[in-house]
Amino acid sequence: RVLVTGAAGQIGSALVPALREAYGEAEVLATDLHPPAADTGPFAVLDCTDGRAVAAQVAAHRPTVVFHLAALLSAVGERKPQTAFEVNLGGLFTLLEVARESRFAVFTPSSIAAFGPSTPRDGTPQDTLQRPTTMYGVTKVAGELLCDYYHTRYGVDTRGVRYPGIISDSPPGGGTTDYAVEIFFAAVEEGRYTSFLKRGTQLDMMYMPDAVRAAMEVMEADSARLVHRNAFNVTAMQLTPERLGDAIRRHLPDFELDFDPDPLRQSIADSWPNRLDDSAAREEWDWRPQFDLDAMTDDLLRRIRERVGARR
Ligand code: VAH
Repeated sequence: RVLVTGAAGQIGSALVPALREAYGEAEVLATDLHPPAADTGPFAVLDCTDGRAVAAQVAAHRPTVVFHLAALLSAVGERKPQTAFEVNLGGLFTLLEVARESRFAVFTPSSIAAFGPSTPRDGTPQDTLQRPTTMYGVTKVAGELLCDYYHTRYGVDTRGVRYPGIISDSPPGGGTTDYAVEIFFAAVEEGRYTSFLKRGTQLDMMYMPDAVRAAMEVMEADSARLVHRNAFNVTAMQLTPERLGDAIRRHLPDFELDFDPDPLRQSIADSWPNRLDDSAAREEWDWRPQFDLDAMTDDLLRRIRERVGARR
């Protein structure tokens, strides 16, 4: 039985349907601060910072694994750092305390944001220096350490991956990599996009179906093979805004891209690596991305055109 927090967010919107497909709708309880627009299966309102409420939902649903996605992302977290700390770290601590008693496994996403300007940027190793300069990154590093602690000290089965930017047809949630989602919708709806990150800003990226599969596969992995647990580097491609624009133009030749860098999100992106080394995930649980830039662009434009077309 599965419980998902932050189920209405960018990852949750894709992960919940995939979990229900794999395990059965009744087995997967989606939770978030607010109900979803459409009735899409078992749902409960849940504030992850409320320990009694978390314990009550766990007692009622009796999950064997919790995918803990509730968090404020990097850019919104810099606008509300105290809330980001309370939700990202306080919510995780609250969940781990319930897991210590109820013995469910915990998936928590970390991020390339767990690295900082002093981290080696090209081929960023699985084990390396982590001095992030955002509150989001601080909560991600601390979250990795907290999950390791609850595994070592209490035997909680905690696991996670460090996600790159994730590109999806589900709306993004206030991150620095959101341009890579917005650009596709803008290309279909307006034929042009102004990037808030400057030309040449290279970041690791991944298409949502790969991100969902990474979460499910790391939780299904043979724990005897795991040397690492809570922060596997995973990546699929390295993109710049202009590389994305070129791929879109292979489908929409008139697409126009220009640049108007946002200082906050540009400074955040500049503090992150250029390319992760994900060999540990490949060796310990056979991680392999399936979507490259062209396969993602082809699939995502088709999905968005269907969705936009349906609206017209
Ligand atoms: C963000 N999408 O931009 C998230 C993610 C690596 C980026 O953590 O904050």
